[in-house]
Amino acid sequence: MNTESPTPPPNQEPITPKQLYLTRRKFLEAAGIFSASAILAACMGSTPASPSGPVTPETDTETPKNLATSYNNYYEFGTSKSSVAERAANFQMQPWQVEVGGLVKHPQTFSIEDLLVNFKQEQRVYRMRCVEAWSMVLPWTGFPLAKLLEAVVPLPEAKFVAFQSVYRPEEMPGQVRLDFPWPYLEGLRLDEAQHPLTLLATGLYEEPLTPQNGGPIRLVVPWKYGFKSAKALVKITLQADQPVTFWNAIAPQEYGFYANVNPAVDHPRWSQSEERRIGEIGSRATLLFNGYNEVAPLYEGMNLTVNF
Ligand SMILES: Nc1nc2c(c(=O)[nH]1)N[C@H]1C(S)=C(S)[C@@H](COP(=O)(O)O)O[C@H]1N2
Ligand SMILES: [Mo]
Repeated sequence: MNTESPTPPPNQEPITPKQLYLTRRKFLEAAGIFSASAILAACMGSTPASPSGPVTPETDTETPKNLATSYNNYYEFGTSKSSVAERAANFQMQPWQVEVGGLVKHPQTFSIEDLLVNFKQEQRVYRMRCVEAWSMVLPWTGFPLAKLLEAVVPLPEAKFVAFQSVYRPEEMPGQVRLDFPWPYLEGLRLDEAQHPLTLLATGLYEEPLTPQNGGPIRLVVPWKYGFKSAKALVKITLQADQPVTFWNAIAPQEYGFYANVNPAVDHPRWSQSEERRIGEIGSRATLLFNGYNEVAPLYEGMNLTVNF
């Protein structure tokens, strides 16, 4: 494992736009690692903002920051959404490493600084739909998981990607609960993980990701229920078999492996046909794939009621 000089992503370009540079600098300064001159040097070799930009139309009003950072599901910090922010306030996000391995040609452990400097950070506005039938619209900063996978080079036998959140019971009071199968685990099929919408998020509202929102780095899969988007990632493993996942292990009839947002497939205990947008009054229709229809080809020929 070489944490000093990670394999650069293959499509590097020479110029960093000022705005992206400033955002990245803020992240790195917040991490308290690099001096301003070191950041400047590190960013010289980096890449410009993606032309892709926000993907969710402006008709979806961004959820106010104070709501998105104070109403959180994060069972490592307990089951009360309104207590997560306070309980997570002192969570240590530095130093941080993400081990990427399994069925790959170049297994590698990346520091969070490696990931911020070597992968072009983009802004993406995504809807987020929790399986509990509430939703938000969130402006993430991050980079496509596909780029990280390109850097480690999946082997032909790799068919799935497993994600592991941090296990630190001394800092995460919810992990003292022995009736949950810690650590939090999630998984995607390799083609889902490689889809350009699948993001590794490092920021929210143009600030470093807060602990309660999954800092310093989390998965964001916008067409799936929120529980697929595992927080505080420490390990990403490519494998041949479908990964065991936290919620599926707890209640397989309620939380399928695919967990695609689907108004026609109800949760056994409630309807999924409508959702409540946090910060708004009333409800709205749930959209198939949360409205991200470009992922439909991934599921062609599959029965989405059986593979829920
Ligand atoms: N490690 C971990 N990741 C997690 C969870 C969790 O409890 N632990 N909750 C999930 C659920 S159910 C949702 S809806 C989203 C919430 O993300 P947010 O708090 O940033 O809105 O995080 C997901 N990721
Ligand atoms: Mo959720």
